[in-house]
Amino acid sequence: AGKRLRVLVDMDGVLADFEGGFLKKYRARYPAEPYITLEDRRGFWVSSQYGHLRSDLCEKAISIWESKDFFIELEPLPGGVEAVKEMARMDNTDVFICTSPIKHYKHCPYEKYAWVEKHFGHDFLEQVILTRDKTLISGDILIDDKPDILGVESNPTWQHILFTACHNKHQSLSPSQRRLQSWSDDWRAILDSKRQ
Ligand code: BVP
Repeated sequence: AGKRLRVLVDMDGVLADFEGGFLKKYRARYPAEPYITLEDRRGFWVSSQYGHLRSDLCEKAISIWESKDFFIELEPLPGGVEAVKEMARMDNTDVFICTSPIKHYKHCPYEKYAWVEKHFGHDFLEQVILTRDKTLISGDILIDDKPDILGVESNPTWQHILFTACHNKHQSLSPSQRRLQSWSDDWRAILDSKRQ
């Protein structure tokens, strides 16, 4: 065993149920409008798929996650909070929650901190990284449901572990990617494979 392992964990779609929370609030606010079931979701961007369904639905979708209390009320995905707490207790392991806030900043950044405090406790706020460019953040692995994580750094230090979500489950992996199917999958083995 040598140096410490640094794990970056995404929030929406990995720890917090963005897709489920979105669909529930979209249907409540726009009961007469068509919607996309989680089974039929394709592509990372909810707004794009709704926009293709009918052009005015793009802005209706956006109105949901720009609303107050959207992010704080997201349910935790099964096993995620427990897994991250366990990682944080492991020897030679540093864990950070690495998440991109939306640019409509009135509620989202505040509620992301509040969500972490609610589910992990106040001290875990030390582990929060808000960035729009995850390629700038150094780490050994990044567990994230977004298939293409791009930014100004063309060679990020982390290996991307694609966390399976409704929108990416049919997608093929790039050669450097691996999948974590859920938090019941063997995340400990993935971490161990990256330890020197
Ligand atoms: O905060 C989430 C919601 C937002 O992008 C952020 C993704 O952050 P990471 O999971 O990569 O950390 N978001 C925005 C749109 C459309 C905007 Br227009 C979307 O369709 N889906 C989505 O997640």
